[in-house]
Amino acid sequence: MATGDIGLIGLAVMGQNLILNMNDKGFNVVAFNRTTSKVDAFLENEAKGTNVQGAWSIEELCSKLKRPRKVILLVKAGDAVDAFIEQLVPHMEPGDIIIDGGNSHFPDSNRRTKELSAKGLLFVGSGVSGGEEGARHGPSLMPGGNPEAWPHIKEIFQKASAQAYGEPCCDWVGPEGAGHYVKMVHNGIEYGDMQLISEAYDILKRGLDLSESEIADIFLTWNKGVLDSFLIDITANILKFNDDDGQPLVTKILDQAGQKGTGKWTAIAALDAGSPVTLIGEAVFARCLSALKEERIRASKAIAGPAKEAFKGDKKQFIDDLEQALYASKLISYTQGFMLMRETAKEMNWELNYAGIAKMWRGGCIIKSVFLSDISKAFLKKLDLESLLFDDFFNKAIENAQPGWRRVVAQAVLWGIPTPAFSTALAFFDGYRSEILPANLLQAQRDYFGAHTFRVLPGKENDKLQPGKDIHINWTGRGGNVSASTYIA
Ligand code: NBP
Repeated sequence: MATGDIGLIGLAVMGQNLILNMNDKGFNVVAFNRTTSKVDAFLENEAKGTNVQGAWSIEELCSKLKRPRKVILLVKAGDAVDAFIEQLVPHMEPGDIIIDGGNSHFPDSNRRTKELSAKGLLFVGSGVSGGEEGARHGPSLMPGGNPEAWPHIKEIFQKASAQAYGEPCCDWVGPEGAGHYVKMVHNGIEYGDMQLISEAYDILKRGLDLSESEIADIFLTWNKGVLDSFLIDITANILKFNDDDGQPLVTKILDQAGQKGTGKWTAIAALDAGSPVTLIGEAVFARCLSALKEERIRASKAIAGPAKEAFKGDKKQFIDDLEQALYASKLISYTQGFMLMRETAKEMNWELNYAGIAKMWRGGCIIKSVFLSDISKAFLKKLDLESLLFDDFFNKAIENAQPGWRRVVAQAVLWGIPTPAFSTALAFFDGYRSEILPANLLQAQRDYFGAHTFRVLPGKENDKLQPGKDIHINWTGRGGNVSASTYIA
């Protein structure tokens, strides 16, 4: 008789730890891996003494599972996922569930949901965040796909996930690739948070000439306030960590960051959606710039910046300003991330649970922070909240943060210390709150050189400038009156 509650394919770091986690929560897991010797090794070592069962073929795996069968794939994203789906299908029955817990790109999950639905099978693409530690003790889980699967996997998922504030860091995200989409945005936000913290470190180090230990103490203080989060906490620990010679280890690390797919995917998705997710974009580009180490060394010798001047103001005030700048910029980053999800949801016809998404990120993942509780409260107050900046709590918070935020960005510019994330956050904020932007001039330029037409500003209509019409003006008296067929460039 089949006794397995769930099967898991992929016995690398994530798979093994998630199996042990689900076993601890009382579920019977059947383990399989392409290289089957890893099944033996796992059962003889990490899983010894547990209720985990092994399977040495896909057929055996499926035969050991209760119906509807549930199989999680935790394998390398891409072809490996499709290869396993192809092998699983002949051994499954209508209503069985295939879950991809890897870092798959959401268009693949959109496709897999449709393809499996046509075969009567239920596909779930689930974001799994928190790395090895999360998988073992409770990750943030972001499942999306065929909604019929959710009642069958809910208990396992919500028990295996991290718990924060008495609630599971897992809820149903939405249809098709929505789970992997939200995980992608989560990773993009992670890029933004890390870049902002790194800029704050740079300002404190190069601007205020503080030591790593002094900066760590500042981060520890911040971690007791509105910035309380996993990333601020580990940053303080990193800055306190000394090498054998007593020097901070961080000062010996090559200042060259790589970037894997997900941050770039978020930036590309934002461009595709026409959504101004500037901070994550800058965070990705900042890593690209850091990678140009050799060129930067040459440029540092050839190109002069402002002369270094000791800070003459009130250091304590400036450090408080920096805390506010970090908070406000982070708020902008999350505002942009949620705007992107809203825009995509509209385009894809997905209904996303924004308060639930914020709650899912409160534990088990890299961006966990107290700030996310305030975000979930904002969406619970108003389910269709257009932007976090319209929420009373955040509106007041950013108003309070504004003076300090501006002083920090201005001072960094005077020092010549790059703050792409702080600066783009402020530029977005000023753009977002501007009723009038200079896009009127852009439109005039486009009509002048390419007859691309423009529309009239409401209230400025006249006989020549008709409302709702695409208007072309003969700006020079030399061109013709024929306009281009494309209004939007
Ligand atoms: P890996 O991403 O290193 O994948 C290892 C597993 O994939 C092994 O079971 C391996 O089988 C299998 N595999 C590979 Br590689 N190529 C295959 C192929 N062509 N056909 C079938 N199986 C193949 O494992 P991981 O680091 O545990 O990550 C698993 C998934 O979770 C990935 O999508 C990853 O992006 C995602 N993720 C990872 C983390 C993390 O912190 N590591 C965090 C969140 C999400 P074999 O043993 O036979 O080679």
